Amino acid sequence: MIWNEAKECMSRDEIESIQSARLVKVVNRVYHNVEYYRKKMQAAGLEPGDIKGIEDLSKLPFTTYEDLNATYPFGLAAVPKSELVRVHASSGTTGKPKIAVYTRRDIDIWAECAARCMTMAGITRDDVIQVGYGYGLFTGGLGAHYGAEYLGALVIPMSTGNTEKLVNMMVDCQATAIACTPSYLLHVAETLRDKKLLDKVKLRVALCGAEPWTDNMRQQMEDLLHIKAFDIYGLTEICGPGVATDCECHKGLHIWEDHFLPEIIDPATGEQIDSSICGELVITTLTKEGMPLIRYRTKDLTTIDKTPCECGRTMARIQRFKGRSDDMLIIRGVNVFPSQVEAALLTIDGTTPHYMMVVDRKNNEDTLEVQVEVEDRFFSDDVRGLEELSGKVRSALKRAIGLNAKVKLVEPNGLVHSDGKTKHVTDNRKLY
Ligand code: DLL
Repeated sequence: MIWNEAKECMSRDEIESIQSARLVKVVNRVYHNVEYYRKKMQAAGLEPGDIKGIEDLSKLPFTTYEDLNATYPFGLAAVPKSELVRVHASSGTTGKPKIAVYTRRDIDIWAECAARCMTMAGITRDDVIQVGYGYGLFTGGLGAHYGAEYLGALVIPMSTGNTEKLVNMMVDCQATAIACTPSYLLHVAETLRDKKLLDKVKLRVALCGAEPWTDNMRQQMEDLLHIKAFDIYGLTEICGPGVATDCECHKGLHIWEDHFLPEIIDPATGEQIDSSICGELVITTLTKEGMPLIRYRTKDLTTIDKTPCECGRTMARIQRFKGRSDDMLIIRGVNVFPSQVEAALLTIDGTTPHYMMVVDRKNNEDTLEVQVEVEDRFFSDDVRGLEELSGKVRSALKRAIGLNAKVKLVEPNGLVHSDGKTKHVTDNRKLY
């Protein structure tokens, strides 16, 4: 056995005693090794000795995206650069990307956590797993890849972007498992159906995450592919896929509490609240060396259930997310902030700050249409001017958010203007 599975069934006292010891260590480490944290703690009147265990957690200041932005790229690293072996990143608002750096041991622990998730989904070393998350700065591809290798499964590193090749390899190599976003898996399922390949595949399990999805979608993919589908959670800043996953009971995602200390706060006041009440998930990394994060505000809204699960595991369960406390959207697995769209539009002469992002899901693929009001002069007889502008907007959006969006240019006052907080997003997908 590569890790002690009994750990997943420790008593709450045992879990909390490990968490307390690790919290004390990590607080000492960041205080002594990261000037930014030291200053933050000093500003809060705190010394490392004030944190004696998890009961003192709420004394510590939060870490937010703004802190990451202020210290970009390596200001929160707690070890010399020579000990770092990997960088991952995902988009921030209009500021710098959210970046995370890892030591070799961090990568090993992440791989172990991802492997635990896979084991929970019933994947073993006898499986052939296709990784259909993007490889690169995004954590999905490499995170799932290292987890599967740690487990000893046979990995096919497909990445994204070539569904035809993926389905052919799935048939040829007799893949039994797949890790990819849920919307992509539905697209893959439909491709298999259209190509009449459904009865040629041996798939039995899928590990889907990186974006919100519903039980309805689970049912759809299970029915179409005759598989079991599991939900996996993670975020670049903490570590990618491998923070939490659901077991066969599907009553919440078990979070690996020996590495990640979760709490729920009221996003408006920052007060720690009863974790059975919906609030913002805050995570403290307990074992990370490269870039430990103290009380990191994930912006993901959920509750936590610490009662033992019917599966026998005692690690707390995060319930499916109810939304986010910021305005981040996840479109085709890509994190997008309206502020990025706004900033891109403002670089183009002739556009105005009045825009609307319409997100939809058609044939299980997310679509984005950006409607933007442009100056009156473009609505003369010169159709070419309008087409040119449309092309410019499309290119600027692609550069800013990495997605192809449909662009609709609208006459002045063509969109609804509000006296209060302007609404810039219409999300018709109903994922929460
Ligand atoms: O999405 C890491 C990941 C890759 C997770 C592959 C699972 C599988 P980011 O790009 O930094 O990292 O986006 C993190 O995505 O804060 C959530 O809002 C959302 N998210 C991730 N997993 C889930 C999930 C990766 N299972 C942000 N359900 C997070 C709902 C999810 N939302």
